[in-house]
Order: sequence, then C-alpha cells, then structure tokens
Amino acid sequence: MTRQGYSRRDFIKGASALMAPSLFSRPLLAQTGAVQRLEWNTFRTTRHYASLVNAIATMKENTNPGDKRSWTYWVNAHVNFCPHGVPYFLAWHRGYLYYFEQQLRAVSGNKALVLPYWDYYTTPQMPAEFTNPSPLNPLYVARVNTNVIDALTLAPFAGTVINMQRGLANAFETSFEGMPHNPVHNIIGNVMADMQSPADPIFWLHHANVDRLWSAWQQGGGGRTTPPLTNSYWNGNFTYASRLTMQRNWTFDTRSALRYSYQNETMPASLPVARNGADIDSDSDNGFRLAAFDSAAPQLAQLTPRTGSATPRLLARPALRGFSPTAAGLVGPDRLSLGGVSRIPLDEFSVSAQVAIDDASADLLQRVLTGAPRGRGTAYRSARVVLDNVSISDPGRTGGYFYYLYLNLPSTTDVASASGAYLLGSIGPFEIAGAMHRVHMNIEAGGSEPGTVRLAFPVTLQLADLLVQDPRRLTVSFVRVSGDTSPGGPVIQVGEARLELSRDAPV
Ligand SMILES: [Cu+2]
Repeated sequence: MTRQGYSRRDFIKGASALMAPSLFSRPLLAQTGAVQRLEWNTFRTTRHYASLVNAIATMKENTNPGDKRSWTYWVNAHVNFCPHGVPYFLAWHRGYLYYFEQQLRAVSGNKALVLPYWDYYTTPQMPAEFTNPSPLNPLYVARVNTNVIDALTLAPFAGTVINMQRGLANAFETSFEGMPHNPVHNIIGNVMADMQSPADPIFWLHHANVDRLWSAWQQGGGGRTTPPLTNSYWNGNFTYASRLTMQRNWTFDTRSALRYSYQNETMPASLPVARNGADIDSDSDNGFRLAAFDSAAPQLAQLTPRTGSATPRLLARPALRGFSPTAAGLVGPDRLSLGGVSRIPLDEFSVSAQVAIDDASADLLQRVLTGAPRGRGTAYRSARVVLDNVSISDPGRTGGYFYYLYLNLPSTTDVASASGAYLLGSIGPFEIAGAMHRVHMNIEAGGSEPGTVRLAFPVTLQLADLLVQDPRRLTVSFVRVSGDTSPGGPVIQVGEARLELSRDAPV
C-alpha cells in the first residue's frame, strides 16, 4: 500500500477508462483533487454551508446578466441552451452544474466548496433553509409546494431500463426526465415550472440529485449500458454561453474528467413511506390524495388513503367523457392520424377519452406494430399518441400539479399497480414550457394554432401489445396528481388527442 503503488494503480485504472485522448487536454482548472458532493443534511453542518449562502446572495446582487458572477447569467444559460425532451438532457446538465459549481467557488472564495444535492427519495420535504421566507434568506423564493412526494417514482431504476440515452428503447434518460424530473419541477411550481427554473436556488440541488441518480444508474450493473467513450455519442461540444462550452466526453462520468463523486451513489430501492414531519392520518385532507375523479361520477371517486406511495392510488380508470371525434388522415408529410378526439379541458379531476379507430386504420396499425408487410409503399414504423394544440392558462402555468397519461387502462384497475404497464408519460406546465421553448429555438414545430404546442408520446414496444390486442379502440386517461396546494378549474386545454403513425424507429 505504498503511495507509489496506489498512484500507479490509479493511473492504470484511469488510463483504461479514458480512451479518448482529448480527455487529457483538460485545462489546469480541473487538476484539483477529486471532490465529493454532499447531501444537504450533511452539507449544512459543514463550513461550506455559509460559503454557499454567501455566494448565492452575492450573485443575486450582481445585476449584470453578461457577468458570469451574476445569478441571471446562469438562468440565461439554461433559457438559451438547455436541452429538455431531446438528446443530451443528462449530459448537458452535468456540465452546467460543473461550471456553476466553479463559479460558486470563485464568488465565495472557498475553493473546496461543492454543490450539495437534495435526496428527495429520502426526504421529500424541501430543506427548511430553503423555505424560511425571511427577506434576508437568499435560498428562499415563493413556491406553490415544498413537498415533492407526489412526483416520485422508481420506474427509471427498474431492471428493464438498460439503455442510457434518449432515442433508444428502455432508456434511462427518457424515463428519468419524464418522471421524476419533470414532476418535481411541476409540483414545486412558480419559477421551477418553466425554463427560468435555475432562478430558484432549489433547482441546483434538484439537478445535483438528478446527476447523482444518473451516476448511480451508470454504476448500477445488471446490463445498464452507457455508450463507451469511443462511441460517436460523445463527439462534439455543449454550449452554455457565448464563450462557455464543454467537450461532451467530459460528461461521460463524474470521476474521469470532472473529478467529483457523490456521498451516496446507490439507486433508490423504495419510495418514502410518509410525508416528512407530518402524520399522514392527521393531514387536513385526511391523508387522501387530491387526485380525484369527476364529481359527476362519484361512484368512481374511490381513493384510498395516502400511503406515501408516489403513484396515485386510484381503483378504477377515470370516467370516460364524450369528446368530438377527429378524422383520420395525413397530418404531416410523414405522419398519419388514425383518429382522435378534440378539445379536452384538463382541470383538478382525472378524465378518460375514447378514440374510435376505423377498420382500415386498425388494420394498418396492427401491421405497423407487428412489423408485418404493410404494402402500398408505406414506411411507417411506429405509433405515438400526440397531444396537439395544447395551451395552458395563467393559473395553470403556476404549477403545483401534473397529469399522468395512460394508454388503454382497463375500466376496472388499480391504477397504482397497473401504472408501469399502461403509462405513456406525464404532462404539466414544465413539459409545456419546454415544448414552447423548443418551438422558439426552432428545434421542433408547435401546434397548428398559434401559441400552442404539440407533445408526442411514443407507443413503446411494451405498450404496442395493448394496441395490437384491440386496435379498434384507444383510451387515453389523464390522471391528475396535485401537490398540497394546486389550482382548481381549467388549467390545460388539449386541442386534439390522436393516435399517429410515424416513420421514426420504434423505441
Ligand atoms: Cu430540470
């Protein structure tokens, strides 16, 4: 165990991991020793806590957005360059946090300062330091909710989620960004529910936790696969500001180029069983989740008491409501609608919509999903549920809620236990803000009506079986999840929900 021996082993280990020669051209600034990012409850007891608070206060006082030492500079980096709902969500944010952490060190003068993380799988209640509304507290901003227990899921850590990147089937990036990442933004609300979210100091602890859980997944074994450094996935650079970029391959892991680790690097194995500091049976809502069915169908409003499980405990599919059908037909050069329904208002209740698929469309759908010969030169390869002309009201934009989107839930099912099998994704103000952002950046088209967005949810290989079994009928259910505080009444309007065929590869 000589020092020399350790260094040599360390070097060999490092050399085999770092196949890309460019990694060795790291600037001097990164040649410090490896550091460990701490969980908030540990971090707050160290001397770094005061440095962090001071750095944030100092950065907020600096009102020059062109100055790296200002808070706004980092908010703008996110507004202008963050990839959400597109590839590199995880890797881009890893570099973003890294540069921000360096700035915290520069501003505080504490070269050992690390970014802390908030492990909401252990403590779903936001740390008290962030919720103290004193005007002197730089960690405080007004929020809709501070407990994110309703946003959590273990789905990204399932053994079936073996690929890392968006674009592949069973991908951690897609799964984790969809849930819990987006719902945490949605449930907290206010600035956290839009692209300005880094203006809320809790953003940085949320994303450090996202980065930590990605790192945990990367080390999780069981066939979980990160593209190797030699893969072209890591070619190129990320942009954060006009003169702030990072080689993608630096974000391959946390230790090789960026040289940090996390206090805990294991994936969560269970969800929090009770709300922090609250006796669930004495909650003002009597421990019941607020997600409810339409009051017009009270026989369906069977909610079980909140157990702390993160999935709404609904004992039947949300009530079907009648909506006007929309016709099948081409909706774009490579996209064919197989039918839909129009104008679904989303409010504090959960709701289901049924879409009738005609025989010809059902036949084509079945052929596409089973990979059968399709004839007539069609090149459709996959199906997706598209929510088009989606708009959001001002109270809706404030957040505090989101919806799970399910495909073909059986009419009598315990939604909590069925969720994995029928889940398409989630929709809330943060997803809508992200899509609006991609429209403004010319990354994707919006809805056909001005000021609206289009959200597409792939019918995964797993979900395709549900459609193949019964291709003439499609049911889309919106299951509302509300935080302790959430807006009532209409929040989101879905102009059209339809089933589309696309030429994209199935995922
Ligand atoms: Cu985020």
